Amino acid sequence: MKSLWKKAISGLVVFGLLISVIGCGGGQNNNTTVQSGTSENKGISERKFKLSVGLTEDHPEGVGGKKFKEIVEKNSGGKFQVNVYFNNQLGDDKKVSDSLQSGTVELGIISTSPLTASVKEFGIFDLPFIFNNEKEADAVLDGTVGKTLLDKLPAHNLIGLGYWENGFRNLTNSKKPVATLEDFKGLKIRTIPNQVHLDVFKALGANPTPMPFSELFTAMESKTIDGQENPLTAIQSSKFYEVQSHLSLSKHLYTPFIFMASKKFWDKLNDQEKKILQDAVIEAGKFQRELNREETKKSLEYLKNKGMQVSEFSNEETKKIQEAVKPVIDKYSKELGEELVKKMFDEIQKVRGEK
Ligand code: TK8
Repeated sequence: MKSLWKKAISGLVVFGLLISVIGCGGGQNNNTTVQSGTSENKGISERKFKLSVGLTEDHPEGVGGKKFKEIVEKNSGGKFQVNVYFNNQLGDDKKVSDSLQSGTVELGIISTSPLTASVKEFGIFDLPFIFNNEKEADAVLDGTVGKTLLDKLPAHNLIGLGYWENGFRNLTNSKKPVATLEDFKGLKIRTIPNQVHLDVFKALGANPTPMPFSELFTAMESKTIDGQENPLTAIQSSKFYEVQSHLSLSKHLYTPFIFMASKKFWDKLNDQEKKILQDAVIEAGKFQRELNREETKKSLEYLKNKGMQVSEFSNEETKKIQEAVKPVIDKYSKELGEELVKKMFDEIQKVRGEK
C-alpha cells in the first residue's frame, strides 16, 4: 500500500515538473490539455464566469452544471474558468434571468416558466398534460418549436443555448392524500410565478399562491401553504419530504430547464469561444437529461422510504382533471400563438406515430 502511494506521489511530482519545464502558462489545473493547447487555443482569452444553478449540487441540474464546467475548462485548455453557484445562491429563477439581461451573471440554468415575463410564448410548456413522456418533450424542444423560442431571446438581451430537463411535476402536500379532482379543493398550493400555472390550479379548485422556489421550503415548514408541485428529483434534493407527507403522482406537466447566457457577455466572445460553450451545453445537456431520467426512477423509492404516502389518480379521475383544465389550455393556446401550439402538437403526434 505504502509503496504504491509513494509511486503515485513521485509520479505526480515528475509530471508536475514536466509541465513546468514545458512552461505552458494558464491552465494549472488542467494538465492534459495544456500541452497541446498552445496553438489550438490561441484565439481563446482567459475568462472567468459565473454559472447559476437553481437546485442543489447533488440534483441532476447541479451534477450537469459540474459536467459543463469540466467540459468547458478542458476544451478551452484551462483558459476558461466556470464558477458554479448552486441552490439559488445567485437568486431565484426570475432574478437570475434579470441578472443575465443586465450582464452581472454570465450563465444560468432556470426553468422556462418564469421566462414568460420576457417571452410569453415559453408558456406553451406550462400547458398541462401536453407530453406523455420525455421522448415527446425531446422532440419538441430539440425541433423547430424549441428553436423558434430560443430565437426570441436575443431581443431580450438573452442567448438561449439549449434545453436541459427539470421534468414531470408531481403534487405534494402536508394535509391529506390527493387522488381525486375533488381533493384539490381549497388546498393552498404554491405555484411558479406564471399566469398559466396559477390558472391551472384555480381551475382545479385549489387556492394557488405564486412564490419563488427559494422561499418554498420555509413556507411549507411554517404551514403558510399546504403544498407544492415539482419533479420527484427536486422533491428529493430539496428535502421537501421533511415538511410534506403526501405525494400524488400527477405528472401534470413537464418543465424544461433552459441554459442561457447573458447577451452582453456573449457578444464579447469570438466564434471559437462561443462554440466551446455552445457545444458543452449540448454535451452536458445530453448527460443531464439521461441522469435526470435515471434518478427520477430512484427518487420514488427514496421518497417512500422517507415516509411519504403515495397516491395515484385512476384513469377516470385523470380524465376529470384533464376536463377541468381544458378551458385553460384553450384560452392560452390562443393567447400564446395558435400556430406555435399546433406545431408542438404536430411534433408530438409524429413521435406517437399518429402522423
Ligand atoms: C429552481 C426552479 C425549480 C422550479 C420551481 O430554481 O420553481 O418550482 O421547478 O426547479 O427552477
